[in-house]
Amino acid sequence: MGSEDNAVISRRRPVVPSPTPDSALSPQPSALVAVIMGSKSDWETMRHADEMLTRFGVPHECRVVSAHRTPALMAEFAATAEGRGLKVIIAGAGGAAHLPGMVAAQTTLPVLGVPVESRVLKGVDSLLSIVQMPAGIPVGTLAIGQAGATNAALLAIAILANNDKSLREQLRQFRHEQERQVREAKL
Ligand code: RP5
Repeated sequence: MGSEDNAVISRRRPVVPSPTPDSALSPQPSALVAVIMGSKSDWETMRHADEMLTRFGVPHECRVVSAHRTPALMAEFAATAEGRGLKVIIAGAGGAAHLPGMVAAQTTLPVLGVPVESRVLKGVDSLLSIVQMPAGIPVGTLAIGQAGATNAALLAIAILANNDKSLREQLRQFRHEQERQVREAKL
């Protein structure tokens, strides 16, 4: 693992998505959502959460935090998340995907888990690892892969929208646009 693996990307407004979590930007104190992932290799999936949050203009940060390769960093991230102003954590991981559960164990912020599609078991291992949390420490688990990453962002936005009327309106418009596209679909 190079030093770039712990770097952070912060997002505040729409930008061209970058697959390089090595931009070494400082985390912005105003980030409301953190998108973390166990490996840089998860970015191809997790960038879809980044893109949706960017589309809605939600201040967020993206970073690699590995439960098994950087356990101390994970603990520090979880312990400081609430104090830094984060409201929701989206955590993606593949294989023996313990990152979402381990982070959830160390914060009371809502944690949304995204099972990354693994090479050998196609993400079913990731899904079962994330979804089967024992009672007491919840992880809101999404679908495997891109759909899960996109929906994790939309769910985070819905949570934030409870206290943000403008975000709620944006979410309504997003749904209306989806509906319009389906109604007008020509085959
Ligand atoms: C997990 O192991 C990561 O979330 C990733 O999905 C998987 C494989 O990681 P790499 O070997 O590609 O770094 O920790």
